[in-house]
Amino acid sequence: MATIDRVEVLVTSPGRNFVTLRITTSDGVTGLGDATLNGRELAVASYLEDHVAPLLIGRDPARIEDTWQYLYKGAYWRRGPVTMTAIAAVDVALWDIKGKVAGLPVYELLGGRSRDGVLVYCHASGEDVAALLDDVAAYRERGFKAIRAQAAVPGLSGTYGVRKGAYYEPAATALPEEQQWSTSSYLDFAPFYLAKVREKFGFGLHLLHDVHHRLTPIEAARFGKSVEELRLFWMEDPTPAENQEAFRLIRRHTTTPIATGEVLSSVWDVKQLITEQLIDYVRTTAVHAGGITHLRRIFDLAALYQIRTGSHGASDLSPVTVAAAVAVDIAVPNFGIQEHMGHTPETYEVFHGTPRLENGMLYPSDAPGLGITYDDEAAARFPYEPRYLPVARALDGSMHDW
Ligand code: GCO
Ligand code: MG
Repeated sequence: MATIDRVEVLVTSPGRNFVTLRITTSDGVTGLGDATLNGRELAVASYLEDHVAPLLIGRDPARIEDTWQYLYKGAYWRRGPVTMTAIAAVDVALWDIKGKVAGLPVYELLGGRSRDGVLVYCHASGEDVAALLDDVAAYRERGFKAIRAQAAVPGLSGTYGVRKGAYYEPAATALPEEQQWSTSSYLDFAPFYLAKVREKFGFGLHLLHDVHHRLTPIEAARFGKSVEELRLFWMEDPTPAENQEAFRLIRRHTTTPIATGEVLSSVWDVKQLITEQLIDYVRTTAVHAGGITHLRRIFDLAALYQIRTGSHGASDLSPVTVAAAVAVDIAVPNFGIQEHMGHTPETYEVFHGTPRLENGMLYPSDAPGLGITYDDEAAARFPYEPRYLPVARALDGSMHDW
């Protein structure tokens, strides 16, 4: 029996921070897992290095489920983003190893392809409506069939989700930038610019929008109702999801489809949302929700309730997570859509072999495992630097929900 011989926690910052776990077996097979928790990266690095790595040495790398249960049940304190991201990194690395040992891509181990490719949505944004429309046009020309649209709310200092340069990196400053927020300005403006997108491009395009948890349930209900005729693919994170039953109120008022879950890390965090059919798309990911093993469990529960997948895929999820996401997306029966932001050229210097993007679809690599390799030399050129997401303050200076 091969055993786990070496466990390394790799931290690099090629344009943004990434924490990667690399597991090596006594047979010399390596597996990669993403462990990046944006803005709190080193907490997961320490959790892995100090508390998990010593438990893995000598274990059988083939026992993925048992290792998952060992780390989840054995910690005593369960769930939470730090724990679930750490478990995810181990889990994904072990799936990568299993695929390499079997000589098969990971999606074959999950039951094989249910579809040829994975529909993705990209991010269009603009400092004003005209810039947003130009950006949507540019993405359409590149072949994207689904586009998320966000524009800067007039009069506010900075709107989250609006790209400044060629690449959009939400965690861009050494300390959190303070951005202003006004719910009334947003509620007046967002339906207006989404209508402009429909007016210009018609309905032959999937149109998405991210509310970033900013609204109360009744405000979200009003927003959903006000954009019903625009037939959004979804409105994302209309209200913070800690309070799962809050979505009942939104549901009572609008048929605009709802997506949530990018900050949620276990099946328990989405259980009520799924079993009461309060959402249409679940956005949990392999990296923050316990790896491929646990994500598959969440997606299977969702399938029972006709809820589809729509995994988070922002730039803070490394190419290892993109490969894991596409492996799951291509296999599950209830796939909906996959977020795709892509990464900077620096990031691709470190991570080689990312899934192929063609005509608005992602295609997995046919290499055994996840098909991603980590370039240590390139990684060493990009040392860790603290980077934070912005925070939002209402106009009276009080902290606002994300
Ligand atoms: C999205 C997001 C991201 C997140 C970011 C946090 O892509 O839908 O909301 O921009 O805020 O990934 O780290
Ligand atoms: Mg989001």
